[in-house]
Amino acid sequence: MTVFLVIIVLALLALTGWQMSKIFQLSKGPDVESSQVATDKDNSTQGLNLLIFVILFFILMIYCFWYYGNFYLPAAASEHGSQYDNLMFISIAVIMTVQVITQALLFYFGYKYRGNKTKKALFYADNDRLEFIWTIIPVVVLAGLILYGLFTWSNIMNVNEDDDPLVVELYAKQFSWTARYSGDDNTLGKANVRFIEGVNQLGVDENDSYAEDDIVATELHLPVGRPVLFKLRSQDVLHSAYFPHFRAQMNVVPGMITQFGFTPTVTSEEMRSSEYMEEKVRRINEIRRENSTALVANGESPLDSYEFDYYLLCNKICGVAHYNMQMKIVVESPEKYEAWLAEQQTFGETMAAQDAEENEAQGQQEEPIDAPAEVLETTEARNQEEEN
Ligand SMILES: [Cu+2]
Repeated sequence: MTVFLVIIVLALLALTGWQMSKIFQLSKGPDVESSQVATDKDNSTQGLNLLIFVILFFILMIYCFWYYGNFYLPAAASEHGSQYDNLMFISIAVIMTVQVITQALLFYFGYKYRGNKTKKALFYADNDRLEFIWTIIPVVVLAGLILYGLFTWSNIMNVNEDDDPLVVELYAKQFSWTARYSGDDNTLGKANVRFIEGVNQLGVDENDSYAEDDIVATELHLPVGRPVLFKLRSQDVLHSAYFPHFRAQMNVVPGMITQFGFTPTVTSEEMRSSEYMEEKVRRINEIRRENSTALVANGESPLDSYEFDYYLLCNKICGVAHYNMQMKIVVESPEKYEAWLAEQQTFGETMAAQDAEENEAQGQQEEPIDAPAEVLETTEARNQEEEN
């Protein structure tokens, strides 16, 4: 870092010196030979440079589309996902079209109308009609995009309570996610960080009757085709619940509950067997195999082969282990989901188990406890010393 700063300082000093020498030269008065006025030859070179630049720029752009095209997400795995993707696609298409036309014209005109001693610039003050056209077109296009975006937004964000969405809490803390299902009553029990104690790591209110059947889980299982309403809570700092495959993201803010709802439409199994995912997994495993041979050669264990799973990620840089803040999501048939849910312990059961354990521990404490041998020995030794 210091070396880098020293280099910058030296470069700036050199620049200052060069600029000062230029000022001295200029202050000497006009010198025909070292004229600062561009010649026709200079203008031709610069014009050509503009043309070459824009051509290289477009080549680079096309190359990036081709090369990074592989890294696009697969088709959305949620009901609203296609609306979101359409909005994104239309916005990019509009921006790309305007970008290509304006950049091409800008650099081409720079070349075409390059300076020439024989040409004289046309004095052209203004043109109302032209100004009207280049104002009204962006206004109409932007208003259209914004209106379309607003409708899409309200479509996605307004969760219809009549659909009976499954209510799930996502609890964020540095650096993990925990899910809390609302149980048979589909209502989450109240919670507050002040109640965090022992196994009650989410601070669920034990006295709230709605909390009894809540289910706390470290893996997010979702039934395919059923709307889910996520209630998001954070224990410490800002996090962001990011479900890229479901085209969903919502900030998780300490001190308040935010929400986002979506309907998963593609099970984990279906996504795994899709053409896109099979190809992607094959590519990843190819890279892992190559890396494994190097690892094995160094006497280390090889990498596991990769299998696709949906993940909930954190998309706010929330601390040192932010990159690893994730929770596996399993989208499955309603039957499988119900079976999984039935295996889980309810909050009431977890608390009862903890209380039973505590009572047992207390019961044991009431029995007389023999002092450990070590303590006895030291006491004996001290007694002897005192006697002597
Ligand atoms: Cu985070």
